[in-house]
Amino acid sequence: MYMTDQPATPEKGISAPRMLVMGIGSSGARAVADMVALNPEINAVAVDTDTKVLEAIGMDRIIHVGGTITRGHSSGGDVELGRQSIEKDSSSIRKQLRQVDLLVIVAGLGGGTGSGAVPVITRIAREAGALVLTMVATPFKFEGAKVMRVAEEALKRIRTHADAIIRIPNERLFERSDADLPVEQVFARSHQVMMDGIFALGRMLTRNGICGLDFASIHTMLRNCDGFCHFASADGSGENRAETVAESLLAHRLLNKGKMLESTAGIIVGLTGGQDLKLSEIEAVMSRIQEKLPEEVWMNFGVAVEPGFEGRLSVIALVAEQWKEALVDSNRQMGLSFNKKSGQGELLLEATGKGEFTYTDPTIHNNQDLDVPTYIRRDIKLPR
Ligand SMILES: Nc1nc2c(ncn2[C@@H]2O[C@H](COP(=O)(O)OP(=O)(O)OP(=O)(O)O)[C@@H](O)[C@H]2O)c(=O)[nH]1
Ligand SMILES: [Mg+2]
Repeated sequence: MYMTDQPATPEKGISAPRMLVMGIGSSGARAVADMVALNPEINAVAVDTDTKVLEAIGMDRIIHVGGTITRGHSSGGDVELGRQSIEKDSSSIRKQLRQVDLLVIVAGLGGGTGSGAVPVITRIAREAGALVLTMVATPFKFEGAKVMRVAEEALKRIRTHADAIIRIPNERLFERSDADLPVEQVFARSHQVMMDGIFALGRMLTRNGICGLDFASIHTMLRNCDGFCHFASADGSGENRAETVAESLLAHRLLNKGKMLESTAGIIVGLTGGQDLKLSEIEAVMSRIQEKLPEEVWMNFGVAVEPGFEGRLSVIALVAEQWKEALVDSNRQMGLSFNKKSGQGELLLEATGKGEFTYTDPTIHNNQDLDVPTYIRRDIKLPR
């Protein structure tokens, strides 16, 4: 294993929450490299089994894993090799997680490294006490049923540990008219989506936030969204930028052309503008969004003023599919939760880690980890 480990961005203040973005597998590594190229301040690291990819992305902070297992190659689509590679080098991952409050994992599911390693890293990060947001691109239909199954299996395993998962179905980012785009441009679009979200979260968390949103709100959202969230962003410039961003968000493909807003249980909206941002613009965007939302929705919003944003306005929305209020707000212990929407109680059994078996190999049969309880593997909700 080799790794380069530059000192992380220094904390801005004693209580400034620290966010780390970790790109896992080849697509995750490429995605974070794109982010760092655009914003070198971002605290990011790339992790992969494939040395060719790590060398090509030109990032300073890289971690090569599974050297003795894949010998510097990719896992070749083998999830079990991906998992073993990360388990073997888990100490280098743990080292990165020191004092991290929010870990944002970025990966494409469907290959072996990302699909095998992300569930393990989410577990390690939660054990280290970080809040974990996992942003994953899911495969195109043309990649076939097997790749899709690998991605679905990985999602289930990630779900046992991640606080929140944002799925970015690659398929949904395109219209028929995009069919002739070069593939690099296709992937660049999903990197762009992830990037917008991560940059906006970073802005809200660390600086320039002038109202509303802080780490506590993001914490509430991620801990209560019961697994999956959706994410969309929109940008506008010029005189009518408030209308432009509101309308683009309300028609966004990743929010099912805005329909998800009508049934959401929780939402965070983040607006970023320049020194010229007007109150009337904030009001215009927020009231258009609010018109769409159900009355009892949990909502929080923040505004950030960013140098260089003059003449522009950007909005992000993090949208929860479901909402659970933890009756025992704990720290990942077994607790009861109540699903507000359906009014139906639901017994929420969260995986609590494997105790003394944490670092032993799982029992894998037919690509399934039999140490993961059946109800989690099969995504069964237990009625109360
Ligand atoms: N967003 C994005 N997705 C990609 C890119 N390349 C591949 N994908 C998607 O991500 C999935 C996983 O691919 P990789 O990340 O290359 O796989 P890996 O995790 O490195 O796994 P192995 O190479 O098998 O060890 C694919 O099935 C594609 O759907 C990329 O550059 N960007
Ligand atoms: Mg790879």
